[in-house]
Amino acid sequence: MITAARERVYVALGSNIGDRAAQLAHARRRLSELPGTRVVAVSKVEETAPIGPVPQDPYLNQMVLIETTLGPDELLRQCRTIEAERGRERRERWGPRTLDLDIVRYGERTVQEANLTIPHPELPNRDFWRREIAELEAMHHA
Ligand code: PH2
Ligand code: MG
Ligand code: MG
Repeated sequence: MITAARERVYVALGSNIGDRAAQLAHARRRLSELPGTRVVAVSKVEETAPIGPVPQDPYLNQMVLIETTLGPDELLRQCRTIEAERGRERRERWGPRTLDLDIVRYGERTVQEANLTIPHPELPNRDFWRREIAELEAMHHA
C-alpha cells in the first residue's frame, strides 16, 4: 500500500470580530475533520494586542499542531474554506477578521509561491506565535 507522507504542520488561529472563542473552536473542530488530518496538540488561547497599521480590537490567538497528508496548497485551500464558513471577508490587508488560519510551518519545508510563503514571513515578528510553538514543542518534541 502507498501511504502519503504525513507532515507536522503549525496552523495559527486568530479572531477579533464576533464570538472570538467560538470562531477558534470552529477552526479546531474543522481542522480535526479534514481528510488525512489529526490535531496533535493545541496551545493556550491568548488575547493579544492588534499588530499592524490598522486600528482594531484585540485578538484571540492560538496555535494548533496537526499531522496531515494534505499538501501545502490543498491545506491552504481548506483553511480558506474554513475562514469563509465564519463569514471571513477579505478587504484590507491586516484588517479585522472573524477568523484567520495561517500556515506558519509545514514540516521542514519552505514554500515560495505568489499566495503562500512557508515558514510564514511574520513568524520573526510575532512573539506570541513563537511562544505558542515553544509550548507545543515542549509537549510533543521530546
Ligand atoms: N493578524 C493580523 C494583523 N494583526 N494582530 C494580532 N494580535 N493577532 C493576529 O493574529 C493578527 C494581528 C493579520 O493576519
Ligand atoms: Mg494572519
Ligand atoms: Mg491569513
